[in-house]
Amino acid sequence: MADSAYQPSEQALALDRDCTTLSRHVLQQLQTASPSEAQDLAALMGRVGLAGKLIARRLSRAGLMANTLGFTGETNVQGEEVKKMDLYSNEVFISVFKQSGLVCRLASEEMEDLYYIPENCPIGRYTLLYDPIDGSSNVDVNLNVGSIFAIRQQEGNDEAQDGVDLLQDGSKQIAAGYILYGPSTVLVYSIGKGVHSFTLDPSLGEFILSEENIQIPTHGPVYSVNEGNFWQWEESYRDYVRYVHRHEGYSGRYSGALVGDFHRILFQGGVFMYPGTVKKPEGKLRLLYESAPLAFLAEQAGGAATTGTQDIMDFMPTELHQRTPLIIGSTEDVALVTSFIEEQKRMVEDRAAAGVN
Ligand code: AHM
Ligand code: MG
Repeated sequence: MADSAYQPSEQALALDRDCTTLSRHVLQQLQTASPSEAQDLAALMGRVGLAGKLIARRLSRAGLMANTLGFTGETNVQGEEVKKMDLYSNEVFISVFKQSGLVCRLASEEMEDLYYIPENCPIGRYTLLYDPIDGSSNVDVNLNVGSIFAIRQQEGNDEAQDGVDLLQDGSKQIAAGYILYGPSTVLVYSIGKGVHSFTLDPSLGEFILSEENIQIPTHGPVYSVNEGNFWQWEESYRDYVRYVHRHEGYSGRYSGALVGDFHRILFQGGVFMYPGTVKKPEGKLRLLYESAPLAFLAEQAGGAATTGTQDIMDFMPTELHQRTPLIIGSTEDVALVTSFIEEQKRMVEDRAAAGVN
């Protein structure tokens, strides 16, 4: 008897893929979790996606709209001038998560203190940490920018409203990722079950799965660092850069937006560094909503992330806007950078032991 079972055509398989939206993917990943946890995470990721769509829509017409490009005239908690897109994007996340019912607190690069959503707090046990526009110096010249996010679960009641329970290591993140606003808008996320990327299909208005279980190559020929700071770094970083200058095959790539540089490395390998400088030994990048979410992704994708002396995922912050140096990417390339740091440390210790300055 002929097999009459329906065999899906290639077209049907392609359609299945087209139907893998972000929230469906989260639910698929959490099939064995409790239904409420799965529903919460699917809803939270759906909301992150909505924020990404709103920001992408505004960026795509930025040159045509009033009050979109340029500075607001304000300075943020970081002492950096605020751009109109920073402000808009910060408010997008607030509006979107106000309506989630799930998020009680938001912590952002653009806000000195935690933002509470009292109506959500009785049951909303999640905190969203985010950098609304990463690489904002790129906004006015139509180059790539991103949004970075992490979700943590609230511990205790936080009656003092000081958020001290957030001052914990990267393993407390239950989800993390970023949205890259490039030629297409791409959302990359992990809930601790691999790293997956979605591309916004503007005709559908949906993020559709584009790559599952991404693995960072163990080595890549790209180093990504602002060499304008060369003489402000410790000698070990200069030694590493001299090494790659002398060895054939390395390319320098630095876009001014961490999200864009990390995205290249996630797919093609290499290393991104933002070291401390003489004036700012802790560097520029903030742990809780820049370095730790990307370290979570790097770890999930088989890569590495360190301050140079400690794994980023193990770093315990002492304040909300804590900065740390960051070296992130392929395991072999991160190890090469840290080998120069360790060598430098040994030399300093040997000199001290010999009584030489
Ligand atoms: P931002 O979030 O205020 O834009 O700052 C973070 C950005 C990173 O995206 C990027 O890697 C770095 O700052 C660029 O800084 P610099 O101009 O010092 O190289
Ligand atoms: Mg940033």
